[in-house]
Amino acid sequence: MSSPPAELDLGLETRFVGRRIHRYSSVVSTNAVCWEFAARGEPEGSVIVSDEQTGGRGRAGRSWHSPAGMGVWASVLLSPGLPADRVSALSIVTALSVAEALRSATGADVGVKWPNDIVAGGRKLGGVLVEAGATQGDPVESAVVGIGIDVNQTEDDFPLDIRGTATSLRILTGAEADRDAVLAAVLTRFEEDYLSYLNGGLAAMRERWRSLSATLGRRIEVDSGGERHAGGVVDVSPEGALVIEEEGSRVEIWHGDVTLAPRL
Ligand code: BT5
Repeated sequence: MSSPPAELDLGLETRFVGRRIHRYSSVVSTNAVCWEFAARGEPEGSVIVSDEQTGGRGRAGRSWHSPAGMGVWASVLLSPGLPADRVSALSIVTALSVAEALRSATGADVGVKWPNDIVAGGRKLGGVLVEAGATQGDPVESAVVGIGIDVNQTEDDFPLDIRGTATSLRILTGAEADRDAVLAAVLTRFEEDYLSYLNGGLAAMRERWRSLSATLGRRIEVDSGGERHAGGVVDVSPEGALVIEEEGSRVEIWHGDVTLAPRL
């Protein structure tokens, strides 16, 4: 494990999320460190945050660029006790929490893109990675929700492969932001939405998702595990699937990568 963490007190008024925050200067991945804490009996709601990740993870084995001091790279340990098939929708819940927290904290026009993206101006501002280990059983005992938010990068700070598709709060607002304040706002909002999801599923959130969706009504293409779909985005289902209209019928997509189709 990396050098010992410092404890960070953000003075949150949450019930459990962020009551304990372990801060590192550099780790491979905050999600990986969070799982190590979980194995040692760390309480639910504990957060791992790092200034830098050297092997930040995205979905499906992709990597997440996490340079030192420029973003919020954090993971929250949860004990959701949910059926396994309800865990992945936590990506939708979390992306929504992050987008709304960033809107209130910065005034930037931040939206969501199914399933796990936080977007602004057609570019990716952040991403969510929900992991529930294969050994977690059903109902799922532990899950780790990883949150990455680009805060203080300039265009030149992004590596070439994502320059042009990534953005940061600094690029959007013209000002540097305090990463701890961003983390505090996100964790506070996340706890509320997480509890709402545990109690009532996505029902209370679908309207908010529609209003912040960067793709609603737009024509998209989806690569869903090798299967390709194309159609207009209609909604997110109560279970968290993306609902599109494809050749006159409604199709639910459960996983995959969405790209906007070129405008005709
Ligand atoms: C995600 O994956 O968007 C999930 C990202 C989760 C990152 C957090 S940081 C804290 C925690 N610990 C971790 O190890 N991970 C989590 P996905 O939808 O697969 O998107 C990955 C793709 O986004 C990459 O293949 C790049 O194209 C792009 N990308 C990588 N780094 C980026 C960045 N910093 N900003 C914007 N786009 C990025």
